[in-house]
Formats: sequence, C-alpha cells, structure tokens
Amino acid sequence: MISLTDPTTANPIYFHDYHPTPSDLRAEVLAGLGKPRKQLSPKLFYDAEGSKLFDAICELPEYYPTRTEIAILREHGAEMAQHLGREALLVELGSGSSLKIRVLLEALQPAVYMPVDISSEHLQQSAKALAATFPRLEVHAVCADYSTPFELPVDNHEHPRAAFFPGSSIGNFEPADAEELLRRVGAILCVDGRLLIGVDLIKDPARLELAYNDAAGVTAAFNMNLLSRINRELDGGFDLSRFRHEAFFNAEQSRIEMHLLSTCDQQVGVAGEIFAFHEGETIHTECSHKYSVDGFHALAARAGFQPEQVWTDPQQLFSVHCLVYRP
Ligand code: AVJ
Repeated sequence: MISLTDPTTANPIYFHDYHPTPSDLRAEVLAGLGKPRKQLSPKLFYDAEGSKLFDAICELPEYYPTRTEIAILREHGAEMAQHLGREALLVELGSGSSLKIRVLLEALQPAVYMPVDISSEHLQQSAKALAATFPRLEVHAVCADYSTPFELPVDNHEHPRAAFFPGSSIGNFEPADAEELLRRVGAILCVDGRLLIGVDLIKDPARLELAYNDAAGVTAAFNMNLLSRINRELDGGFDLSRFRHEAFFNAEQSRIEMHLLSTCDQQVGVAGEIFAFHEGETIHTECSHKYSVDGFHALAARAGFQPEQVWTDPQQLFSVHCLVYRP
C-alpha cells in the first residue's frame, strides 16, 4: 500500500496496486487472437488513451446511458442513500473518473470510499481529485481487475458495506459470468449488504445501434485503439487502415456487439506470432447486454440478491437498482 496523501488535503488517500495487466496482456491477446472466432476482452480498451476516449463517448449526443444514469442519480440520490445507509464502506467497481459517485457522495456520507479500477494512472488522478473535493472522506484506491477474484484491502467490518456498480458495465459480461461476478460482489458485501447497480434497458434497436455508431466516430476510435494499444505494447503490426469498427444489436442475445472487421485478407504479427485474417473476418471486442427490469431481477436472484427498489428515467432508457444480498 502506498499513501498518496497530498499535503494540501487533510484526508488520507491510500493506493493498493494489484498490478492487473502487465503480466497478463500478452497471454490474453495471444489467446484471444488464437481462437477460431477471434475475440478480445473489453477490459483491454482501458489504457490511458482508451480511458480518455471512453470519457469522450460519455459526452456524445447519441450515447444516452451516462447522462441518463446521472439524471436518475441526481433525481433519486437521497432515496438511494436511505437504502444504502450512512457511514458505509462504499466499494465502486470500475470507478473510471469517479464522476458518478460525486452525485451521490453528499447524500451518502460514506466513511470510506474504495474505488476499484484497472487503469492505474486514471485511478490515482481521479482518487486525488475526489479526495480534494471531499476532505473528510477516507479514500482507498484499488488498482485491480474486478472481473477476476480479488480481496478488499480491509478485513474488518467496522462499517456496513455497500457497492456501487454504475454504467451498465455488468452488460459487458455474458449472463452466466454476470451472475458469477454478482455472487463475488455478494461475498464482499456479506449478508444485508446493498448493491446499487446501473443497467441499460432493452429498447428500439435503432436507438441502441446509434449509441454505438456515433457520427463523430469516437466509438470507432475507442474500438480501434485496442489495435493501436497492441501495436504499442505488444510490438503488433496492425495496419489500422485495414480494419474498421462495427457495432450492431444481436436481438437473439439481447446485446450490442462490437467488432473490428478486417477489410481484406491479411496477416498480422503480434508479439512474435502471426495471425491470418480473411476479408470480413472480425475480432469480437465487446458485448453490451441489455435487460428488462424483470430479466435483470431474475439474474440477480440467481446470484443471491433480492430487489429492493428500481429507479428509471421517464423514457425508460436506463435503470438503477438497489439490491440486497440475502443468499
Ligand atoms: C458502459 C462500459 C459497458 O457497453 O455501453 C461504450 C462501453 N462501449 N461504447 C457500454 C462502451 C462502446 C460500455 N460500458
């Protein structure tokens, strides 16, 4: 653990680095590109450049989830705080820029805020910025990959525990994996712990597809950055002009899929290995599952969570759920 406490602020900031990527990146990329249907995990999007591009996506007119979720948090934050309780140890999964939690902190008054994110520098900057605006808050930033098991850097139960998992990031997981992740969140929370989770709702496919095919091309740049990242970090030979961004709604599986499509037959070297692509072949880079309120409740129930409350926007674009862990 490193203390990042800034002399200009009174509150302690601690940084716990579980080193989630350096050793895994090469193995993950080689395994993913080696599959008969090439695939890379969406968590690989979030290097420093990718994290910036994601923040830009959140500002796009077509990308409704972020602003809709923030509106729901603003509108119902006080009620959410009543469900979660004060003086909690509040864990946030995939905290990114920690912008959403700012909406809730005033009402929530947690004793400890524990942002967990895979992007180290982004996490440290965000944690410092947050601590500066909330000078009474103890901040423990945890650099970890929450999609794999990890332990919280505290083992006492001095404070009731709550978790915040916004952004519909749960949608990135296949339903069976989402269930397993929720079960692990439950284990961290313990019985009666509350989970506040944002879930994107099923809607008109045209509207969904626009959100992942914005006119300014930011989502395309975000997707393509994965190839640039492989070129930078794994001595990759991807020619970005020979791939293009593709995103569509898969109605059968109720999910947006993002792919990187090879526009010609080609061979690409990565970390000393050669991968062949046919024209039209894709690397599947992301799934973003969309749920109905009932569909999500069924999934949560399988992981041991009971629904307590759900808030949506007037257009029913997005939902925020308060669940209680009672396995
Ligand atoms: C919020 C991280 C799950 O699926 O909407 C945005 C990320 N990908 N545009 C989503 C994303 C493309 C995203 N997550």
